[in-house]
Amino acid sequence: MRFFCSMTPVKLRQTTPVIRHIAAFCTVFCMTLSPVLGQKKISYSRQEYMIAMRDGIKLYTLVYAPDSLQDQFPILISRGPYGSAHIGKPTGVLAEDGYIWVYQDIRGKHKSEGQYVMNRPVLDKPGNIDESTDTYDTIEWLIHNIKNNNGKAGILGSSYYGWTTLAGSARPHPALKAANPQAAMGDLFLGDDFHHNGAFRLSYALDYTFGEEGSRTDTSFQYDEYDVYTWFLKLGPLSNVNKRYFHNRIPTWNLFMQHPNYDSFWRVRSPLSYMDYPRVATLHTGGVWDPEDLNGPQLMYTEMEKRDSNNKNFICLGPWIHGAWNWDSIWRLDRYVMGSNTSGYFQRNIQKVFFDYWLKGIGDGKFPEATVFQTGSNVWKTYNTWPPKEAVINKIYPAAGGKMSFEKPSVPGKQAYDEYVSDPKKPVPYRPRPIEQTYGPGSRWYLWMLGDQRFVDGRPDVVSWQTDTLTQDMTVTGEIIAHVFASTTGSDADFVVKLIDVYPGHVKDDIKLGGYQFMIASEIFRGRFRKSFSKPEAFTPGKVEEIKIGLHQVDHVFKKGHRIMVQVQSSWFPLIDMNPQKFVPNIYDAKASDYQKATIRIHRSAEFATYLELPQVTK
Ligand code: PG9
Repeated sequence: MRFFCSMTPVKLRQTTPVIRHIAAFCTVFCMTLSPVLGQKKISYSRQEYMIAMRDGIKLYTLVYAPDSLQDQFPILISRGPYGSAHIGKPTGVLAEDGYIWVYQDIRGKHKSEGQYVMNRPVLDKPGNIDESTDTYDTIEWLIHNIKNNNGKAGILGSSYYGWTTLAGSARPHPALKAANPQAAMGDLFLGDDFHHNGAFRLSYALDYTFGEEGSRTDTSFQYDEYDVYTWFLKLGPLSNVNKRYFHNRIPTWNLFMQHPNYDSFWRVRSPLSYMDYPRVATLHTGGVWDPEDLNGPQLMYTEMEKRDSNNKNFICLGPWIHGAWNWDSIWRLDRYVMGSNTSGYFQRNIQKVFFDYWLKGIGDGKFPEATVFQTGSNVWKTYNTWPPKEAVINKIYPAAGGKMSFEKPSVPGKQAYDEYVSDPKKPVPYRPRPIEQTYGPGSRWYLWMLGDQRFVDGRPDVVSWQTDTLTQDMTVTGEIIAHVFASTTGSDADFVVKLIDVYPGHVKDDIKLGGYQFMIASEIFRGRFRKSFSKPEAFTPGKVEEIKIGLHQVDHVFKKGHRIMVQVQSSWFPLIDMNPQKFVPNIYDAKASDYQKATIRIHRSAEFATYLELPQVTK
């Protein structure tokens, strides 16, 4: 276990899907840190149980309980689909202090009975079973059957395990006191794994749904191209996935194809529908470069905070990719050097303090509302509100000649714009090719959000603007929002906006950072949903419309000597399926002939001034 827990992304990317899941799974459980001097050593014994749920289905449950019979310990539970039986003895800061560790396979996965339903809706209905009732029933059994428990339970986990953590605390058992959802997906149509603002995450959705539903355990889709960019381009319309490969055997893929708009299918699955307020103390944790679930922690913290009258809702955001807060230690990612062990800081100073208070009564219970690692300056910051209420909004505008300016443009009418031709036959890759299968051998999936954006420099279908060299540091703290004023010759379009920190041409400490285009924030918006996610609407060719795109929350210092850049493009392939650019009722039924070139204009006149909101805390 330790081996996997301390895996770097480099090691991860050389793994098979099965090992990938083990690795992801381990990031859920193994909060491994170097042993802390002076801490008592706890020895654990392993037991396996089949725990009956209220409908008689039995779930495989692995328990590591401290051998000491003198003390009482709280229970910490993690539940998910990637298989528990192989989990080794707990290690790390929390384990060294003594907890009863419980790992459970959810319904229909690995050693558990029942039927697997991906992101099974949590329905507050009598007679219903879901992840919330299964968590309840498990806790009820544990507190009555596991010796030496202190009657208190916590729940935690990353990604799918983060989501089961959220769901498990929706209608909690009275013994459940604290939850640490990490990279918990928020809403699967608006953000996270399968869609962002209605744009379908094609390559990820194909790999993940096949991986989870192609067999009971783990499996991997067999591409006949190493560069999946080429494979997806050859695929043509999305209906070919079922016609040629899936043959309607992958239930979740079929459901995606049947629900192209934000309808009740999506609403009922969204934690937004069942996580009204934190019923137990909740510490949301997320990474700002997480390519899978960046949005969930931010969205769920923000929504639950609106109704947090008991002050039980907290957030920690760090400089991490998916699950990296659980690594043994992390000092750098790709070219980004953090200056300290940020996962160690999280585990010791935030997570342990949180669980110790709610489950053991240690400490004063005074937690900062938000603990955020500020990139650029490499310092941990705490905030009383998140995003900070006191932030003032600076606006930054594209201008003529590829310049970015803090002055609103004064050019009248529609005549100031930059334009590009977006061609479905030559979509812009989301990362440098070859693009390996998401979890395939050598995949650079985990790190792509930190990648140098120069690889699209000079493409005729990407527009970019940048400021002059900054003469002083500029800090951006909070939610970045882009207001894109655009027109197209087509009747549908996607818009990708990236906020980039451009490094000086020469960087003394790392020569490879010279001129680096470091993506601080980014997002896509499927234009047909600009007015409503439920009722898509065509564009009128040539008519300028505003598309508002949230680029998520950041805390970043653009250093003196750097420049601020913004890029806009209309494809991000094959992460996102290509928009046909001709409006059709259901993109997933589009025919090859519906995919058409379009000329897209990004306007920068006084009337139609595209801009980004950059919040700044001045006090
Ligand atoms: N990102 C994965 C996932 C989470 C929730 C729903 C579907 C997929 C995961 O790594 O578990």
